[in-house]
Amino acid sequence: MLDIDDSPIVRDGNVLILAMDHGLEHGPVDFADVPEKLDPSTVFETATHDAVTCIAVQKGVAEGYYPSYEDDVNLLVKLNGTSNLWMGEPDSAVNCSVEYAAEIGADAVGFTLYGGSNHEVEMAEEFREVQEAAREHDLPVVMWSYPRGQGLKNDTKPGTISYASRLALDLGADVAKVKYPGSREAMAHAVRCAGDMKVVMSGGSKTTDREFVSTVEGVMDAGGHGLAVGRNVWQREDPTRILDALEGVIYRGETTDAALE
Ligand code: FBP
Repeated sequence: MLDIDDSPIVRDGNVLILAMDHGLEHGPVDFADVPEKLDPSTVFETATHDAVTCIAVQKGVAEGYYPSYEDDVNLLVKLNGTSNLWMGEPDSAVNCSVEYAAEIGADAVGFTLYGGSNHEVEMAEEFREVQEAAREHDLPVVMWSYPRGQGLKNDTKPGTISYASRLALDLGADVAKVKYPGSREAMAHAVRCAGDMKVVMSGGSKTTDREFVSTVEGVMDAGGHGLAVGRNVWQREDPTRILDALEGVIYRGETTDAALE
């Protein structure tokens, strides 16, 4: 872990990553209720909001769309990914190198590690290469730290999430993106387990404004450093309203009520 507070993906110590790698990870079904968002430009537009510190996309979307937004948006290139069509033990193909991500303008790189998967060993070895190459290019590394696999599919138990955040620290990530473990206390423990490394919450499926913003308020109260969110922003008709509220909670320490006013 390095101090990344001067990185473009950090604002006042915190991070809001707008994730849009869902076309690969979940498939076009995630855009069914908001078909206009199938056009990646619409989500890049959303990422120009001041609350967003970077957009996280796969290589192909970065190549095609980032050049039009490079003055207004910071770029995180996700280096691995798997489709929902894959039915095997959790794994994620490395589909972009750190060198290529740097060449197309990345300000940071992202990598999914499925701790607990039968493929954990290979994924950790791949992560070593990514982490060391990222240091050469001075790019922060965000780990999507998602323990899952035989025996603990989609597990959000407190002990599993604190293991996820600690594992990211030990392997050399700069930010761990973890699922919400269900309570502020459990989130606070996951944050403590990561030492000085930043821990952010992974968004999840769409909920109401109040439910989502108050969960984020809980993350910030627990010592978390923000959010990596996709559907809870761009599946909304008006992403600006929720981003305004998230800006209040994440960077100004506002309560949910104040932020939603
Ligand atoms: P959401 O906020 O929409 O959950 O996006 C965060 C994210 O990590 C994406 O980067 C990724 O595509 C997706 O969730 C993966 O979700 P899962 O593996 O839990 O299905």
